[in-house]
Amino acid sequence: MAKQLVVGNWKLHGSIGQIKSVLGEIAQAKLQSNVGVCVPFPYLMLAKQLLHNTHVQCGAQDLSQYHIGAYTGEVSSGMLADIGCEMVIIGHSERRRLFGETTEQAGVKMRAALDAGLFGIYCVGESAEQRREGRAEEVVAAQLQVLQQLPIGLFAVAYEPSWAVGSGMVASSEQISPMHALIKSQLDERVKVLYGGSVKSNNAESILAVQHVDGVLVGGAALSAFEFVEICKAAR
Ligand code: G2H
Repeated sequence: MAKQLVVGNWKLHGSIGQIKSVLGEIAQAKLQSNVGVCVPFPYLMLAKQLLHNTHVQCGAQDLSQYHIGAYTGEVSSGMLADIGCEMVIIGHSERRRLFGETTEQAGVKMRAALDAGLFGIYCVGESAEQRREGRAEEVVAAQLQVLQQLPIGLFAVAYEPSWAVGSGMVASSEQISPMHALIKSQLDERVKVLYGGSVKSNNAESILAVQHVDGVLVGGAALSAFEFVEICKAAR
């Protein structure tokens, strides 16, 4: 099985029909790679059913920092584990930018995820302005602070520069490789570091060949079974 990890992030997309069609096709592909799909909460149990008997894991895109109680609208790590969910994306740039999620909150969510036995995918990345100002490394290093006490091996980090997210602009290997090296040097060499930001079937192979890239987090292209399966096949 490929060591590199490919995770699809469906974001706010999908319907019962679309989930059945895309995940049904992915199930048929009999992928031997290390793969996960993170779908919206209402479709998690359906995704589990469609992907049982495959190596593809199911994940959520967020969870609550609270475990139980009067927190209307929240979904806890325990609930996700209870339905067989295996992984969760935390601290995505869209959650930070559009919903005001802080690094501290993302850190608490990571602890909740790991305590419930979920594999955490913690997103970091700088904005275009922060990169222009030469602050990309400093921003990412600050976002990593909350992971310092967490057990290595139970989570991955996804480097997603926000200017590359959904924009069609992919970071270059000269931008990706040193940032991944910095993340590993700050945490542990064994931490899997994924790249995210406009990964498609036509650029996956070259991104996955970049030094220090342990996988990819895929948004838009994860909505097409053909695209997603091609990306999974590029994993080494
Ligand atoms: C980055 C990525 C998935 P896309 O957000 O997390 O999305 O591949 O559409 O840029």
